Amino acid sequence: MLLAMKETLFLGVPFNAGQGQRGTAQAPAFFRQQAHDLFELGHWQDLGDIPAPPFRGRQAAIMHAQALSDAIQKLDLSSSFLALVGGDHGQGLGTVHGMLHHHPDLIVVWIDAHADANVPSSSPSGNMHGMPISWLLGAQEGAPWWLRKKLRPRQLLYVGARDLDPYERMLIEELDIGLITPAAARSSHLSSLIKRELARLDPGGQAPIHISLDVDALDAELVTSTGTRVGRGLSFEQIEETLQTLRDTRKVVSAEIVEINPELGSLAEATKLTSWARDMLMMLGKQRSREHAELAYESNLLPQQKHLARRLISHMPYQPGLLPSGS
Ligand SMILES: [Mn+2]
Repeated sequence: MLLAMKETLFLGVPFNAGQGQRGTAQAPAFFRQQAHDLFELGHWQDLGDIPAPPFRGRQAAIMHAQALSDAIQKLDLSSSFLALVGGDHGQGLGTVHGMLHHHPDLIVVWIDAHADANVPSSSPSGNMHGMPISWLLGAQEGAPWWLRKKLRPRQLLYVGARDLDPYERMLIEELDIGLITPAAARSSHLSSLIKRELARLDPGGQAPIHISLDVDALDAELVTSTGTRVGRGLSFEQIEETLQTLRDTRKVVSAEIVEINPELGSLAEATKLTSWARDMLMMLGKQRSREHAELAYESNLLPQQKHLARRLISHMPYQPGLLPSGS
């Protein structure tokens, strides 16, 4: 007998070669401690970690991203939500590339204090975690050979970016990339801004969405367990509003949360941040699994039963165990 497909597939990415600090590699294991109930209850299927190469530096980061991309390309994501915990943001090169294999029209919402679109010659730090977007856009020479799929500027939306280097500012302006700054989020209705940007990028409203959330999008005052804190950032509530607005489109197929470094800040702060990350991924995953549960359920019903079934489901508190899995 085939096992029923689990709602959410989870991948850990102990990625730390994209910058100088080692602690981000501890985050997936730390996350599993905070989220053990999800795995034990069977709602989440743990696919394990993408192991890091046994050396450091930019080449290690690129190899790790390739392994991640390859692993994602091999997954069956037709009825599952993919949740990832990193790792530094250099892994985004692999995640987005892997997801583009499944969805060439993917929209990437990059929630981050930074644009991560530098090139080696423009980067003040030279760290690979500040560069994945420029490679994905094809705006950087010397891209890895395995990087075959490109992201078009119209497939990218920045939320929370406020610490931009000159090259990145130029790229965003010239390519007309969507950008919702924290200042804009404060002065306007955030969910309306997001909806407007999504409508501009995807007028048909059909494109699947990947969320790449760097916890340094949060204001420096609110987060200590991450490596590159920046002031004048987003609040927890603003990020939650962003994620909820995206979830409500029912198009979110995958999400990664990166740059949690349990070796920075206090243990209490790291625990709070990680547990928040768990809640956010769980919230995003539910949307996807519920949509599929409804479809699977309805496909087994006579037309006259569908209306009643829809009403029943809409009044149910979310209980995945009660819904047929469809396989
Ligand atoms: Mn980042």
